[in-house]
Amino acid sequence: MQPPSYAPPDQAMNTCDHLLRRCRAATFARKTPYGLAEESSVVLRDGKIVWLGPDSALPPELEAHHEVDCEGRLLTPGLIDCHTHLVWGGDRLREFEMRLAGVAYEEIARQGGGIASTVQSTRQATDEQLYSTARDRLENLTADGVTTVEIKSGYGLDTATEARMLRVARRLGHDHAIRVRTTFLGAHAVPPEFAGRSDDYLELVVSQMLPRIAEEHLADAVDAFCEGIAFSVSQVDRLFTAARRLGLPVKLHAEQLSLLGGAALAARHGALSADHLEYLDEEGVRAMAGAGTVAVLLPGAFYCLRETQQPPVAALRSHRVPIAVATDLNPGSSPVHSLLTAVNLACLLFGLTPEEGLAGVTREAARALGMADEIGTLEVGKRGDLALWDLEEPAELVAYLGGRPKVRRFIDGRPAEEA
Ligand code: DI6
Ligand code: FE
Repeated sequence: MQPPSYAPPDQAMNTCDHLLRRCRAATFARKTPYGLAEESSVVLRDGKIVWLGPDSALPPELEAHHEVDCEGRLLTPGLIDCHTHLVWGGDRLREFEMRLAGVAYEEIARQGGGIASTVQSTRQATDEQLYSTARDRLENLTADGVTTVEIKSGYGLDTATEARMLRVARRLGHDHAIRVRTTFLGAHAVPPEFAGRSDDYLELVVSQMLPRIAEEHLADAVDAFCEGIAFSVSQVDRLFTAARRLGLPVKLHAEQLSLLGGAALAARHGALSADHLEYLDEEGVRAMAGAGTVAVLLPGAFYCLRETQQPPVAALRSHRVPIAVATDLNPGSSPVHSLLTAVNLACLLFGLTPEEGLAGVTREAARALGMADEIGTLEVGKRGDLALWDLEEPAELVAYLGGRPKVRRFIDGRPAEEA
């Protein structure tokens, strides 16, 4: 028997907004596999979980405005995609064909394709075009039970377009039943007009773009791409120092295509996460463990680029670095529009267990966004962001590639599809 981790019924709890009865709750907050609690009921009030426990212990006097009998169905925290580049213009389909014909991703980037080609089409796109294409992509994620998504800029690379991307991202969250966190990724690539002058471009990012983005509250965090084809460790160091001075948390694309020491730098800045990490070494793992920096694995990019170097999962585990999983949804290296697919890939390609994979898109993804106090587990006091699945076994969410199980999402304690 598990000790009860639910709040004892309090005197005041005689009404609530929503009551979900008799679910299999994968809480990700107990010592059972997936944190499972059988025959559970969840009481939602004022947007939050106010009670969670055995259906048999439900206070008899409780009156609910809405009651759902889950009949043993699986309830999980709403899924969290903690790394996406969801807003972009144009497409990269020629590049997809080139890569299949044997041209490497980095080679395409050096020839002016890759990120630079998306920058060109994003600058040309209208706000409405950016918004409507992003909304369609977002619907693919919500169909997978996603209730929170992180969206990065990084295809504008000038002040106006970076700000436009972030405004579009904010507006998506405002108009739709989904929680959006935005990240400023001005240091994603060196734009063509700064070719060969990456220090000058970084200076623009630090002295103009970042203060403007911060002043308008357009970003919740700051990210960069630390790679041979993008920015060096010392350039990222400069950016992160400036970001933290403005009170913005940082995170980093690190050790994706080579080992530069970006993850250790991120850890020195107390980064929320370091992402990709295929080439991460033991020293980087230790640094991340010491700083509590989450390792965000992005198996979609690994798969789509047909990489062979796997992230050091065993070392991450043994040093107890929290592991999250995300889509990295973007037009080039990871056109992956399904978070459950990313979990499947993380298990099959990187060797995560299904429980680690699902914890990676709930509890650990929340941590990677600095939101562990609010979302990511089913616990009293957390927001009522939930996914009620038309199935019973958590492993089914991982094993069935492209299965698209039926799901009802709740956000802030209310059915999302009614919001
Ligand atoms: N790493 C990635 O996986 C994406 N950005 C990055 O820094 C790729 C973005 C793209 O190919 O457009
Ligand atoms: Fe990315």
